Amino acid sequence: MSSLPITNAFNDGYIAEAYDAYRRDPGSVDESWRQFFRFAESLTATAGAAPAAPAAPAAAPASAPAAGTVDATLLRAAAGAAALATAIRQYGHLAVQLDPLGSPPPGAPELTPEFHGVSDRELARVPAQVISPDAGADETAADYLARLREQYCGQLALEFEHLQEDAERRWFREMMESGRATAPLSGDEKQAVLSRLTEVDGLERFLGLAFVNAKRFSIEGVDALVPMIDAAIEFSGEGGTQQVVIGMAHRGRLNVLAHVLGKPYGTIFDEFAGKHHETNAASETGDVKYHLGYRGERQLGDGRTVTVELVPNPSHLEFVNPVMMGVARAQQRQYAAPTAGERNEQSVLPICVHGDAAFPGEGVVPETLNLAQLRGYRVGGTLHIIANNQVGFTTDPTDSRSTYYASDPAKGFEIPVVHVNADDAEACIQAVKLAIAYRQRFARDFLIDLVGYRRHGHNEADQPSFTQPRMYEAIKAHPTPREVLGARLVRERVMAEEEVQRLEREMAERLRAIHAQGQQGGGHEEDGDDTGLHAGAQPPRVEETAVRSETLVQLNEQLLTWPSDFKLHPTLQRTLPRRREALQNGGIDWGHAEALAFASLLTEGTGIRLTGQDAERGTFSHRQVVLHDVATGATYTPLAHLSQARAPFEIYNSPLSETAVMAFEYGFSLAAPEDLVLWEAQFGDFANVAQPIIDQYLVADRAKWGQDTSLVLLLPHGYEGQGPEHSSARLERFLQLAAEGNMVVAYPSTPAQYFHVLRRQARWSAGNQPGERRPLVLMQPKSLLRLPAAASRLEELANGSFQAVLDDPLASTSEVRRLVFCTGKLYYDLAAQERGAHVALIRIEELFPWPHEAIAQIVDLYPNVDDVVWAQEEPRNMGAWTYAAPRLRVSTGNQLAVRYVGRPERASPAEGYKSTHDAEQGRIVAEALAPASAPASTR
Ligand SMILES: Cc1ncc(C[n+]2csc(CCOP(=O)(O)OP(=O)(O)O)c2C)c(N)n1
Repeated sequence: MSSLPITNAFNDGYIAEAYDAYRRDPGSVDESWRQFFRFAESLTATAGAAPAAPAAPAAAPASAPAAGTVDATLLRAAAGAAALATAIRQYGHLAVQLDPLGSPPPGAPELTPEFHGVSDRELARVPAQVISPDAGADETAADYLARLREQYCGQLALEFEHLQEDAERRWFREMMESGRATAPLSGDEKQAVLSRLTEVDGLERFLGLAFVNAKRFSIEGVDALVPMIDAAIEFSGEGGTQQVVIGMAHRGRLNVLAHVLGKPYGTIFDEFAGKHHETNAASETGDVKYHLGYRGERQLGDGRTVTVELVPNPSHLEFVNPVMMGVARAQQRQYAAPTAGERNEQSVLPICVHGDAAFPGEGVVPETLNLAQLRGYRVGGTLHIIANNQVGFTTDPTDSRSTYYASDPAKGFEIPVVHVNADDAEACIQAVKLAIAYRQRFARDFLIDLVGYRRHGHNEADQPSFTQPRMYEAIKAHPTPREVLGARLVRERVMAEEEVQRLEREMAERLRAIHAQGQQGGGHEEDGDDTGLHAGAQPPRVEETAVRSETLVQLNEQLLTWPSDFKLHPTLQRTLPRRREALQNGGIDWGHAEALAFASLLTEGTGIRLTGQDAERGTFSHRQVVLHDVATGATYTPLAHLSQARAPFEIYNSPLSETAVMAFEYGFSLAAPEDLVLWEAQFGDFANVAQPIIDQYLVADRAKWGQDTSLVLLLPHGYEGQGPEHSSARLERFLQLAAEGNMVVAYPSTPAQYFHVLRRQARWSAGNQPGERRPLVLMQPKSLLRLPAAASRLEELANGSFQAVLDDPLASTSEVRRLVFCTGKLYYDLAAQERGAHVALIRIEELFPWPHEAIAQIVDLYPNVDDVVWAQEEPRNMGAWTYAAPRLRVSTGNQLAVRYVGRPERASPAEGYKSTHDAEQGRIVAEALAPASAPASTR
């Protein structure tokens, strides 16, 4: 037996490295290493070879060497044991049998003693207390490691060592190593899961027989998803959750609708038979059955009820995730003080079900995961479940992702992950218990990777053996999850074989009876809520948006008040107080009008939430809603401190994302119908990046699902020579998508118009019934933000309302021969030039709904018109031209052709060179204002 000082014992690199780390920060190494080093140092301390060593482990191991020497062999074996314990915690998940179809887990060399330079025999000689303070006095490291292996390589394949927070890692270790995470289910719990799996399986098989080849995106193979969501609702409900919001795609959705939300089987059968419930009265469009939303009530074991909502979902995979989060965030306010804008995160549990191909594939997933810890977006943790059937349509994982697990992107966001075998129903429920306990403790996201298979093709009409022949051979021979659990419960003597069979028979009979009743023409009772809303095509008008001038002056004063010791930036110190004079001298600019609109709405009880990239200051420095103390960095938001505010004001700089954040605000607005919710694009065309949210949700939600929101999009737009991507908010796209009164598209050209349109939107939201709200898409200015010619007077805010069309304030009606219709910023370019008496400039401020009446009334004022021009700065194939031209012709009396003045058709929206821009802009202005030619009849 050799003896040597402790530092020499650590000569081999790995241990030395761990020891170094331990000495710098004991918290940075695994508990087993800590314990080992404590032990090793205590030996050396006893030997007198090192100064002030830490305390010895609780009980000195039986074979501790004599004072003055260190048994190097034992130390090395103990170090190996510590390393192996660490490896099991870190890599144990790689040894769990996850695939129900039997492909073996990869394992990891680190999980063997040899990797760490020890043998089983040596481990049997090391007292377990050397690597764990909790180990039994008689336990050897070999016993202890066998126990760890059971815990980490048994049912739950847990990944948690990537978490930054030591407290979280410790919590997981404690949950796993105390056995709490893997506590067996009671007999009753097991029977309940079997009943549920029988219903899940029964419904799918019945649908398969009754509606052969109809698409249903069967859950079969990941059936456990349903009892898992059941369990999440139950456990979370026990902890005080009152609402659950679920977002999911097609896979298993019908089953979740039926069993988690209580959508009646009869209604589902009706839908398969081609009948559809009136999801909305506004449109004939509707949607396929596996996209529909639903709301139901669930009774908990203790008698309380939890509301469960599945948000409608378009085909676009994963895009529902941020929508669902926004809904959850808004709902969390219902359970806290409303005026303070507080939330109760435990009151609402968000659950997100993903596909294994879509999760790593779709960029909206990481965008959404990134929201989880941001103060403007957090929801106290989302429970993510990947319904992992090991294939995406026909694509194998090897072609689908660069990571080992489908869930790996989540690790970058410090989300703990547990993988479970979908055939191991007990493990599936244990995983949910762990997830909910973690959320309750740390209020953070958790991911369960439910590894199963897909019994049929991508849909039921699809032949999977074309592409996955071997997998489907294995699936054909594989028992269903219900059969697997049934056999296990019989084996464990929890249930008798006959009972298991009886459950199955009863389910089949139940479904047959309900189906037969529908076929006899009885129809089925709809007793849930399909979250459908009913609406006419046009929003009713509420026009009173003016605010008394005394009120505005008084609010203005409060907006210019901050704590006396608050040190404002010198520029703001100089410019903000000018807003006092602006009320007197007609200099109200864009940001100012917005602040006054917000302030007045807050005092009237409308809550406001505004987000966007750098929205607090405003990209163009025009907003300055959140002030920063230059000395301390502290912030102060006058809008959040109004003395008469009756609703909360929230503003947040968003992360650098468009899709997820626009979707989040859309969802928030859905669930906060009374509030004014605004999303601002940094430059208008960045909204392109969120196009699926616009196409699939914002404009089509009423037609598909009878769902509506009043989200406002603020999209900076205008040709100022800033190049192709900073000029156009792609107005043409919104106008192409406008139909059935699905939104309002407006381009206000003055601060007063902006003030009134915001207030009108808030009034509509607050005053209207569900189904009558509309999104508002606003082209927003850049160069007009402070343009003196665009400024508004206090009277314009204190009187009047939003005008869909603005007549020329200067024109002499009888002399005018040419009506030049334009929008927004171009008006000021035109108005800045000398114009002949033959021209009137008319601004269309609201493009959709098209203000036919208002235009016709103005046209009637000009009796001698023989030339109608649509002038725009956008290229001919963009902007409002193709939308406006036929409408304008009708609105101007159908007598004159509408002439186009603007940029020619272009592939790119704007010039990249300032000089070319200037030339084009000059040409457009000159053409629009050109001297009158001979009357049209002689041309
Ligand atoms: C954005 C988007 N791209 C493509 C599709 C077409 N598509 C629908 S399901 C699917 C495969 C999904 O695989 P996975 O995520 O594993 O879910 P599974 O259907 O296997 O449950 C594809 C490619 C889609 N619906 N949405």
